[in-house]
Amino acid sequence: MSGYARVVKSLALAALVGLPSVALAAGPIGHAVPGQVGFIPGDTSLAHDIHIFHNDLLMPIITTICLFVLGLLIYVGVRFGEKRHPVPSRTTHNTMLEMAWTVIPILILVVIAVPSFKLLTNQLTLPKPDITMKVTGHQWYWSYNYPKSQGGFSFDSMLIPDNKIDASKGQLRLLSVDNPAVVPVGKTILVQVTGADVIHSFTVPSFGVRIDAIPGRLNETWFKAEHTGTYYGECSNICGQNHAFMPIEFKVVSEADYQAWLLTAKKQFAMAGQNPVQVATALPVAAH
Ligand SMILES: [Cu+2]
Repeated sequence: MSGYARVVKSLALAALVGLPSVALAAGPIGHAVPGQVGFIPGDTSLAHDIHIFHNDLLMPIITTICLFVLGLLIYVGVRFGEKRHPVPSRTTHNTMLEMAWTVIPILILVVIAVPSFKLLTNQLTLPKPDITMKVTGHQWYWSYNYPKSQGGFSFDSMLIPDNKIDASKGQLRLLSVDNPAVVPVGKTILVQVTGADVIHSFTVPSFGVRIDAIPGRLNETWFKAEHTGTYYGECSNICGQNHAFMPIEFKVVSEADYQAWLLTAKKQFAMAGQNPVQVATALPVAAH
């Protein structure tokens, strides 16, 4: 796609490329920061492709179109205003012009559609996974199931309320959870996503992942994180009162750290029982 994007970019005024991403000295940061312009930096091939598609293809095209239309409006206003052009033209048809304004937008849409479909295909073509996990959206928290090959346990992941946030541990308001999901770096993780009550949406921008969590249906997506770190996401489908308070937190760790976590997680969540029922009463309620 990059070659394809480059051609379009040069055609479409590369100098007008949209907004630069936030410059980051060290590794990608897994959440938005105040004053940020552009996307949360990506840490998977899917996320990188989405950013290239947006920054190098869509932004030049839309910027060119906006400037072109703005130029036309100014030209028409100045050249054909009532003062300068008191007697309006009675022209109603111009075959060449009508052909052009039909065909050119079609061509632009085709130029956009080809890499767009390629990207969608990459997102939904599941590679052979190293680990398969199941994620279930609830009102209003997520639960994670690790398969038998990883120890076979499951746990709920709830928002840490504002008054319990510990900034010294790097916890972030409205993003950190009590039990983050942990995955090893550089491994292909297949995520099966479903909903327990209403439709939620499992979204982790750094992974380029967003898929609906629908009751009675098992959707699948995948990611392969390139670096260790903590990556956050949120439910992206308005699912009720506490929709804004069911964040997703993934800790991407080394294989050794992952194995160590598995040992403790197996014990911890076995003791907690399978899927203990938790009621989200402690969560903050959105102000009206
Ligand atoms: Cu939700």
